[in-house]
Amino acid sequence: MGMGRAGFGLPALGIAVLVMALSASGAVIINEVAWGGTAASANDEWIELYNSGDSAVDLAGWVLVVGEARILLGAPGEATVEVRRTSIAPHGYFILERTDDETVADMRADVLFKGTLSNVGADLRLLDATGATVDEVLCEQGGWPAGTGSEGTRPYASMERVDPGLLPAQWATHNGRAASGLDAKGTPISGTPGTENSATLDFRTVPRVALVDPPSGTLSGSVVVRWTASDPDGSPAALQIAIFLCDAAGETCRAVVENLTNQGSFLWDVTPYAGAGEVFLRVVATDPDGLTGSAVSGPLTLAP
Ligand SMILES: [Ca+2]
Ligand SMILES: [Ca+2]
Ligand SMILES: [Ca+2]
Repeated sequence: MGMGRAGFGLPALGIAVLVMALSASGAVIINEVAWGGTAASANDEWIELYNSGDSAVDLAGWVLVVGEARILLGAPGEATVEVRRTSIAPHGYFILERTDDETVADMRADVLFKGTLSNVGADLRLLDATGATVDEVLCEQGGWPAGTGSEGTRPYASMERVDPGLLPAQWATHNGRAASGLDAKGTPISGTPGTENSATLDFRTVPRVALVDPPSGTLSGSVVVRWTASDPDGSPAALQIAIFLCDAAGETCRAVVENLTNQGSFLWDVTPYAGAGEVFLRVVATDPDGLTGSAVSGPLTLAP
């Protein structure tokens, strides 16, 4: 049904945009965590920091705490094997590779560390030179919210921060739309070490849709479907809307209407669709680049 390459992975974005806020200036954050390692080795874990501010930040004296381990960012010692660089440029990235520089084989690590990122989850805390916590990712209790190990359709995918400006932080599994880096066996990494997160690229470019009516319930006769749709890098008027009726699994969908302008509402005669059991409405917005976003209703029953 033409859901497009970006219609997955970020179900919370429609809500997330409402809580978007600007982060503090000069903010260095934990931006990507490859807790599952790479296809070459599950031990080849790596972590990316990102400076979302407009000024360079000196990481001398800073510490990345991973569980009980302390990775010093300014000098060797404790869990730090080697430090190649202590400054992170404005809007720049900083890569920590486990054990040796072959973890991300085609990139020069900024810090080499020893220790383990448990696949079950861990607490990460980034401390500045005064010991103050500047960012934290607390996953020891609840497990990682994104990323994969050896399982699934996209194994060894990193956990990517959706956008530095989103508070509280949102995480998504690397989606493959953008990728960088080669693992120790020369295989492309399912992640974006040293480059913009694929989840962030989606956040900047993929249309967002919210379904206003109907949220759920029993419908009959003529029903007004209402939505809001926007494009973070384009005009809402340029979006094309399609409305689908889908089964509970979302696997079988048929078009109710396609090629609508983004007018925010559509008068739908339910009668021809009545009696199909529990169904869901999906409103899909497509931007001029072919990227799609969608929203799905709650369960609907269509009465004659
Ligand atoms: Ca490397
Ligand atoms: Ca990245
Ligand atoms: Ca767009």
